[in-house]
Amino acid sequence: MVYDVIIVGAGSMGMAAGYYLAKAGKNVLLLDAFDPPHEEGSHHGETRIIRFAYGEGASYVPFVKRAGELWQELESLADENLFLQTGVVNIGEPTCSFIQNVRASATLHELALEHYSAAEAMNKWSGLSLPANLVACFEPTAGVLRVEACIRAYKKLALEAGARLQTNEKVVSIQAGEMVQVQTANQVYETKQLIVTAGAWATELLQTLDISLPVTPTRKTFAWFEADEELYSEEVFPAYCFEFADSSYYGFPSIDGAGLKLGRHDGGEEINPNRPLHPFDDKDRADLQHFIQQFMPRHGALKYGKTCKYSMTPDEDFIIDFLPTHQNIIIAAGFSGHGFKFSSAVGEALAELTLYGECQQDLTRFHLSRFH
Ligand code: PYC
Repeated sequence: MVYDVIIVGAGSMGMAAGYYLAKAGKNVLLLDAFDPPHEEGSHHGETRIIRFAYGEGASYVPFVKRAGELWQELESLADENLFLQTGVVNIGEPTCSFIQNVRASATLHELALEHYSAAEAMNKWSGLSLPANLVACFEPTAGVLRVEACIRAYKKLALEAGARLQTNEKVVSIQAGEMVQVQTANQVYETKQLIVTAGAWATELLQTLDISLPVTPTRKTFAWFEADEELYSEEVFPAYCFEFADSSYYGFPSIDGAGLKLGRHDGGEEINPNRPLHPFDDKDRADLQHFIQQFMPRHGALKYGKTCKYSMTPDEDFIIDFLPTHQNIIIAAGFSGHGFKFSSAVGEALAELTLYGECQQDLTRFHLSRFH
C-alpha cells in the first residue's frame, strides 16, 4: 500500500501533524521508535511553559499565538484541561536581549505584561529572592501545558480521524524518489509525501539521504523540589524563566502538589541518541540546588531529578522546511528546547505545507537556507 503521508516520529509535533492531515482526509501512517507519550525523547516531564511575549524574538509571537488558539481548541475537543494559566515571569538584567525581546514582543503585539523591580517581585512572590540588578516581566495570561496529556489528546484524535500509528518501530533509513521508501527494522513502507519529526534522531535519519542537518542532540537536566505550598503552589507562584549572560534556568510552581520544578536550559553535553542518557548525577544535583538556593531559598529538599534530550540548532531557531533536494519531504527539527509550546501550530503548519505547499504562518526564520 502507498500512503499519502508518512510521519517519522509521533511525538508532540508529529502527532499533531498526523491529526490535522488525517482530519483533512489523508491516508496517514505515523511511525515511532517507542510508544508515545514516552520518556525517550523531548516531551516528558509533565509540564512545559507557554509564553507569548517571546524572549527569543518578536517574530515568534504570531506562531505562538496560533499555537495557543489550537491548544484551546484541543482542550475543548478532548474535553480535558491541558493548559493551566499560572502566568510566566521572565527574570534577568534589564539590558539582556531576552528581557528586551520580551518587552518588544509585548509592545508590538499588545500583550499584557507587568514590569517589576527585584524588590517589587519579591514582594509579590515571597518565595523569590532576587538581587537588585534583576528585573521581572510577568505575563499573566501565559502558563503551563500538561505535556503527556496534550500528546495523548492528539493521539486519540489522530486515530479517530483514521491515522495509523505503528509504535516500537524505528526507522533506519529513507530513500527519496517520487515514492519515498521508509525502511524500518521490520519492513519497507511507501509514501507520496514524508514528514520527518524525529527529534534527536533527525540528524542521523537525514544522513541516510546524504543531508547534513545542523542539529545536535544534547543532554539536559531537571528536578523537583519539596515545596511549601503556601509559597510555591500554582495558586500563588508562576512558571519562570531566568536568563543570565552565562546560564538560563526555567521552572514551574508546585502543580497538584508535585513540588517546585526547575530545569537547566543552556549547556549540556552532546549525546548519541541511541545510547542511554547518563543518569541524573551529583553534579546535576549540585547545579540545580545552587540555583534554587539562591533564587527560591525557601524550597525544600530535592525529590528527584531527570534527564531529557534537546535538539539544538546553532542559532537555537527551529528548522521547518521542505528538503531543498526533495520537495516531497518536509523536516521539522532542531526545536532547541523551546518548541513544545508551538507543537499544535507546528502540526497545523506541517499539514498545510503537505496539503498546499505553503502555510498561513511565516516560516522564513525556520528555513534551512539560513545555514548556507
Ligand atoms: O520555552 O519556556 C520555554 C522553555 C523552558 C525550558 C525549556 N523551554
